[in-house]
Amino acid sequence: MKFLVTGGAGFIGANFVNYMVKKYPEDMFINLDKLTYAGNLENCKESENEPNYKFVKGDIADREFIFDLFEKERPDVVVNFAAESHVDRSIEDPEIFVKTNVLGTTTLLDASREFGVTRYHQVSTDEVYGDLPLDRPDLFFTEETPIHTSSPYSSSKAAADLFVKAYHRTYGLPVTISCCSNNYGPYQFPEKLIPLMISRATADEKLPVYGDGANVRDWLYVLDHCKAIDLIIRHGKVGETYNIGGHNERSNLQVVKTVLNAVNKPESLITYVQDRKGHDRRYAIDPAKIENELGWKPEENFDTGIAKTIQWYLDNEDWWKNILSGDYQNYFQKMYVDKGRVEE
Ligand code: NAD
Ligand code: TDX
Repeated sequence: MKFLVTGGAGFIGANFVNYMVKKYPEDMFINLDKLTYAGNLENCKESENEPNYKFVKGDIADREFIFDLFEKERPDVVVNFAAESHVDRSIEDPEIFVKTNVLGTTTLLDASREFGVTRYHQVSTDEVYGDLPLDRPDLFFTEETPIHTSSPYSSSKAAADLFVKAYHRTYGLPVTISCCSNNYGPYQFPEKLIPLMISRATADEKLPVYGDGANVRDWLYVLDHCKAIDLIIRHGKVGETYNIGGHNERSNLQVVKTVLNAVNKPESLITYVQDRKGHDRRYAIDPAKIENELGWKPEENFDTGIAKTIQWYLDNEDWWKNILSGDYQNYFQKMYVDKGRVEE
């Protein structure tokens, strides 16, 4: 089988590519990524020289490019991770979120329809369900929860999901969708809560907590997400959405204190800053469907996953220091263009 994985130089996409390339040596994996600020080819270094892996630089919203690529490569399976993914950036500048997340998705759907695929999988998020109140711990997001978005980011992801469903119903495209809770783990860009706090705490910098820090997120170790997607692609029912989460709810303040404790830094580094506009209060996934239908279970809980993750960031300081200094953006030029391995 030939897989087209989009956004494979980003956090979750890279973890997925590295996992799949190793696990399925008989399958071919094409990693298509625009290499925006969030894309970093160092994330896929371990797959770089594998015979069943290939990188292509390009934009999922570039119709001509995407159709040419499908004509040339004829992928069997498309897994769409490519997106603008940061809520705060979407509040500053929504337009690129519409372009990549909505138009990029419909472009991939059109190409999948035109050339035929056995599966189109859309990587979506629990943020499409809006938020839950803090005082109702009995409530969870199920696949039946109505779409109710808060930010330009979540609205763009929800819009994309609606198109994916429409292409199934209208054209019979064999699609699946997964809505996962907050991920953490190796290679997460240090603008997101956990890597931001680890990098700043180790440098004795102030840790900016939005609002009162009581907002709750449901944290899942990234490899558990990747394994769930692998299962859905192979065994999930066409046309269905699967929620992914491991019942690991923590308030932001709990997360930040866990990080401080692990790196031996004082809680006095915490600084409360102005709240995010429209800040969702609580996310919590009910994973019963994927557990019962596909037998998925997370292998990490928050305590084991966060310990691994913090250790990874401590062991890989060069990786995030390169990002913070902007050096990583030269990597593609140096490793690919200058060596004549790909054309710009
Ligand atoms: P990320 O920002 O780390 O990576 C996104 C990748 O997509 C980058 O490599 C970037 O270069 C690439 N990209 C962006 N625009 C592109 C375009 N127009 N064409 C081709 N490539 C493009 O994001 P992430 O955290 O790895 O998230 C991956 C996917 O998972 C997203 O669709 C996101 O909505 C979803 N998701 C993320 C989380 C989370 O906690 N991070 C949770 C649930 C779902
Ligand atoms: O500096 C910060 N201070 C802070 O208090 C940052 C960056 C975040 N926060 C809070 C906001 C959220 O309540 O921490 C929580 C987590 O924030 P993010 O890491 O920005 O994640 P979130 O907004 O929850 O969205 C993430 O999970 C769902 C991903 O970025 C999305 O791509 C995914 O769909």
